[in-house]
Amino acid sequence: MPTRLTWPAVALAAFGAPCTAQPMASEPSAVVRFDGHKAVRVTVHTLRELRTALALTDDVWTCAGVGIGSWDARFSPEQFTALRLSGIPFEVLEENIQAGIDEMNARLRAGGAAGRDGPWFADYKNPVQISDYVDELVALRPDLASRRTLGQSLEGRDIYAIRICNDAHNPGRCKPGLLIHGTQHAREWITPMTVMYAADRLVRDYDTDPYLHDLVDRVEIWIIPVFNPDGYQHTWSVNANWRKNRRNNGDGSFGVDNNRNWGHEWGGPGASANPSSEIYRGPAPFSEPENRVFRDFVLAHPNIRSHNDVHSYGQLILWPWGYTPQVSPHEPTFGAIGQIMRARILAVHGRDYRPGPVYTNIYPASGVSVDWMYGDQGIYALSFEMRGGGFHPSPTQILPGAEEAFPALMYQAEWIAAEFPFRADINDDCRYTIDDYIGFQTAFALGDPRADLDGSGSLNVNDFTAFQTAFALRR
Ligand code: 0X9
Ligand code: ZN
Repeated sequence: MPTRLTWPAVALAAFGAPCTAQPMASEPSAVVRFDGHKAVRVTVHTLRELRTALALTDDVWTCAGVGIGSWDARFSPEQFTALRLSGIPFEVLEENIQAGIDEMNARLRAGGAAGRDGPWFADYKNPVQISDYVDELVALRPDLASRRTLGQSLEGRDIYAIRICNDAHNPGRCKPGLLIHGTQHAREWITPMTVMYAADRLVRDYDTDPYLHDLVDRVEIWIIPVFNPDGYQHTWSVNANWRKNRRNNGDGSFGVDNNRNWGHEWGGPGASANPSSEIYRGPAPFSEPENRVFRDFVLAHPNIRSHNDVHSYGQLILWPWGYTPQVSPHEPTFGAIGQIMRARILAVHGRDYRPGPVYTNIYPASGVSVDWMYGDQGIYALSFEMRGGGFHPSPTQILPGAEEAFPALMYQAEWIAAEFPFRADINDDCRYTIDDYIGFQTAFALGDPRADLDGSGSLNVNDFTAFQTAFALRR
């Protein structure tokens, strides 16, 4: 397995307890409705209140702080009555969740907030519309963008990416890769829009924006708008609040949480073995086709150096670990990247996204994408929880959300372009192997300028040192 970065020695320990609350067990035969269900922000002051509140809801929404303090959840009319009787302080965020869904459906049926010909980011888009828009962007700039099918979901839907890279620039050289995806959780509707916005800007502004031009020349950018296509389709046709994939668990419950199914510390704290749970980990690591397709894609692209798994909501910038409160060996680097991303987001519309590791900045979660990407693959894996007080915020939130995420995502591209120029990958296979050592020595002996690793303009002993350093760091 390729190592993409070097590891400072570190001792790892796992402890902690799951915090997210739980399931929606039954499988609907018709469209699931939420008549009279409320989105509520509860404020709990004691462990006793916390236990009571968690027992009253089966659908916690923001978990960015399930614990003592305030957090959001959905309450059915009966659950809400019990909440009122409990004396726990709360604030109703949405009186009738179904009314919001009905309104959204009516608007979408009418062709979107801005009409069929309106701006694409003015309203949420269904699976077909997203796929069509990828094709549209590719048709616009086939020299920069292409569509790739990575594999199929459990129900056989394509999982596809748009690849954005100017292959005519430095042809044949390996370039560092950035992988961005949305919709690991089906109901997080702002996330495919956010990543599609990035694709849109990169393709459309290449000619006019020198900064983006440079990034598209130097970095290979992969954008996967819909990681979980079965779940996403389900949110459009059956249950707008569906989170997981559509695995039939065989016990009357459906769905594995893809973001508990990754194979690094799978099954640790913050993941459930109960198939009805919203954080069901699945029967084994990588039991789910969506995770396997993604894993195989990453294994086949050893140049990938950074990753962002876009989720909603909570205004957070996250990185490993999710399975342990211990900080990762690269915490100083993640911390520095996180602060810059935070500043960039803040500068766009004044929203403050709080940076930190998953476990401490949101809650314990094991088998998450960032832990596998980083812990197994040595990729600088980050994740957003976007803005929005709910999973289907007003469509007026789409554009500002996408606009603020964009410069932070581009910082990831900028950073890998600077950190991982792949200069020591002498044979341009995007891997660091013994062949690069041999290749370097041969190039050096032949006086090939590619052996000028320190960029001094001449070949000397410093190039050996520069090569060894770059090789060791996979740069
Ligand atoms: O529970 C999750 O998987 C994430 N929260 S969410 O509300 N989007 O479901 C948090 C765990 C890791 N976070 C991210 N990768 N964003
Ligand atoms: Zn999510």
